[in-house]
Amino acid sequence: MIEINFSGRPVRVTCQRQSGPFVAEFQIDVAIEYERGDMAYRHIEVRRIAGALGAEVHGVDLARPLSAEVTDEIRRAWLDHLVLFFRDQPLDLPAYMAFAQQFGEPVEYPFVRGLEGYPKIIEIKKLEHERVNFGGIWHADTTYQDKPPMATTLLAREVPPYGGDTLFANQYLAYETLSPGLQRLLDGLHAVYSSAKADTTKTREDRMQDSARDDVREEYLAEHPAVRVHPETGRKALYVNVAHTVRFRGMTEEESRPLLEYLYAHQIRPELTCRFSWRVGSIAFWDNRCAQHNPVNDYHGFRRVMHRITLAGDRPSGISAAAR
Ligand SMILES: O=C(O)CCC(=O)C(=O)O
Ligand SMILES: [Fe+2]
Repeated sequence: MIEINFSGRPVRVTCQRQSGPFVAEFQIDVAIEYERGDMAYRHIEVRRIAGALGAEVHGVDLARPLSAEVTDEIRRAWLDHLVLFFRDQPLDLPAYMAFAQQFGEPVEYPFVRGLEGYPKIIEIKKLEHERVNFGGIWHADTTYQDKPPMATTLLAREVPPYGGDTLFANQYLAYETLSPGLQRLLDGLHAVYSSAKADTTKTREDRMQDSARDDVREEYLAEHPAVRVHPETGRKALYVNVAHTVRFRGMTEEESRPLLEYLYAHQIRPELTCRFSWRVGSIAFWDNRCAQHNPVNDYHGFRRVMHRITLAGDRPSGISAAAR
């Protein structure tokens, strides 16, 4: 008996001795599925930071144009891990735009003006004297639009000496950890999303003072499936969020509230999340179709400045009636 240990998995090969000199010829075919696999990448190194989602990507210089192979690997890692983090990438604005354009089409943010000469890059900042942080509530970005952005990327320019981390939560897992009965119920529901929920509008108030666009609307409203089928992975993700969802379609706010509140608490349970600590030059790149985020507001008295680009998305599709 020969025992071979392959990547920690034992493979047993038994040879029967007949007569004469021992000659054994054998072939071992081992198919290994790398589970969200670090070794499955040839050009980048992918290190998970938590069980639910999130991975740091190393071995790549984002200041230069990426080859098609590297872009493909980053996209695969992104679809696997929902949010990717890059360290030490202090890109100037043209390089940051070029990085983002390799993954999608940058779009403007509906409320805040972009930077001079770069309308599709906005500054996310909290100043020393401010108390409220931009987007400081669990959400996926601007789901009140008919075609909410596929992705968002942030590049850290100034970070506080402590705090100011961003939390992320996996909405595939949020859906998958519901009971089959509730999953079936949600599969058939649509939700209504508004840009005007009070807890959310206050998180953009400071920026509306100094950087509001001239064409801001009072309210954006959209309807989307409560469970969205991811257009690239085909997986189902819970799509309601506390920042923008107001009710289920065909129901009042009062009727919707108990179930929505259950889902808001469920979808951000600690084991569904990861937490990223920023350094100057860190980049996060997340998938709004299957992940939510929430920046932690725990650094009063210090500045935090990020540059943000969002990438265009499609109209969310749900589970077809036939598939339910
Ligand atoms: O500041 C952050 O970490 C995230 C802010 C936010 O919600 C966003 O940029 O979409
Ligand atoms: Fe956001």
